[in-house]
Amino acid sequence: MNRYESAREQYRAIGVDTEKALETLAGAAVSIHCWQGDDINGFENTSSLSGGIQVTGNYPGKAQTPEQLMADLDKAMSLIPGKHRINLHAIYPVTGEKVERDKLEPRHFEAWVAFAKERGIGLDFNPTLFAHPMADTGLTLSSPDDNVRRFWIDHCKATRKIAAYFGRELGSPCLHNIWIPDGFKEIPADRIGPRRRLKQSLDEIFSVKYDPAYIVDSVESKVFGIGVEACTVGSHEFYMNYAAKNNLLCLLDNGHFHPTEAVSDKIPSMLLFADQIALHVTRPMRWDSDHVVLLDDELKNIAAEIVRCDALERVLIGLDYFDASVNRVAAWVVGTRNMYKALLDALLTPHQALVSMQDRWDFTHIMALREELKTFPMGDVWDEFCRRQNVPVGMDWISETDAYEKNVLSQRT
Ligand code: RNT
Ligand code: ZN
Repeated sequence: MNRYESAREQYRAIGVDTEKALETLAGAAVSIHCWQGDDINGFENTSSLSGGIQVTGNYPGKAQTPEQLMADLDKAMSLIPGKHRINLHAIYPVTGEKVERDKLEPRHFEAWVAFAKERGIGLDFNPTLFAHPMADTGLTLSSPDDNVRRFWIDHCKATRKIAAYFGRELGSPCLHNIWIPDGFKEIPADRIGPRRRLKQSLDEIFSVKYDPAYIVDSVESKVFGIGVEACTVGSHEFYMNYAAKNNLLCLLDNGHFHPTEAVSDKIPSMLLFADQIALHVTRPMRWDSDHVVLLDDELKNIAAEIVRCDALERVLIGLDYFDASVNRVAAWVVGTRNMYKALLDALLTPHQALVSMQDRWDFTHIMALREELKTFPMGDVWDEFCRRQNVPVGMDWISETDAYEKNVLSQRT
């Protein structure tokens, strides 16, 4: 008996079918964020990052051109099992000229569609409402300045059109997610006015209707960012209500809540009221620091809720972290493999048995079983998954990113 077969027997004894888990995992899509590859730089060659988010580190070899970013993504995807998607931001057009953000068109993203088609993957998309002179006041869609608001409304209209084009071309709905940096460093004199303006801006943006087979719209809330500590216009209450009333998806970023709040606990509540929700999976350390996703407790809890609620089709999983202090390709591989590992961990959990224990008030057995599960041979099932998916097993991928660093990344100036 090989290691996988032996693990399969061990799981079978507690009522878990590893074959079914592997089959389900193979169909689970995780959207890989392009911006880990270049520290959210984009291809505009202009402003530095703003909006209360920060990338730290200066590891050599970051992608500086579309060709480099695509090559790095290819390298990462060759080392990650599963059914991936790629998540793009509006600052990644492939154009010869400079195109203002409110003038972006589908044709500026044709190269990405070709890239996705060749690889048989879907694309997701985001307007970029930061790192731009029009965002310098800290307010975009909620600005009291009509010109500023108009510019960003037009930007979001342009990006939704591009998202619908992605969905149509690729035969898979594109998740279009709006996150804005708007907020105040000091205690504002008016908290409702900016929110009223944000609401009006969104109403105009979403007044354009598209086929849901092409585009799915989400809005992303946040509790605070660096430099906007006193008030965030796009708060959770704001967007949860806006999404519910307008039939949009709420996107929960697990770095965007108070550190004692858990997104894993929010997922089941949201699923009772929405057909679908979206996630930005990240690892906040003391604040929304966007560290590389590790296989930690909250990641496992998030995956457990998705699986336990039978909601793999209803929760759109995307990653959102950026670390420039390590090899960026390896960072993609580590974080994305961990997302799949967490889902596997959840799929290898006997949820039904645990639920009936809870309903019998038997918390002793829940605790005992869960602690025993921690030393079950999940790694052997994971290795089998990688083997079947034709990606490196165990640590073998590390030598691949090492070689890529030596031969490709370190040659970049
Ligand atoms: C910022 C939000 C947002 C961004 C990306 C780059 O706090 O999480 O999702 O990280 O759009
Ligand atoms: Zn996010």
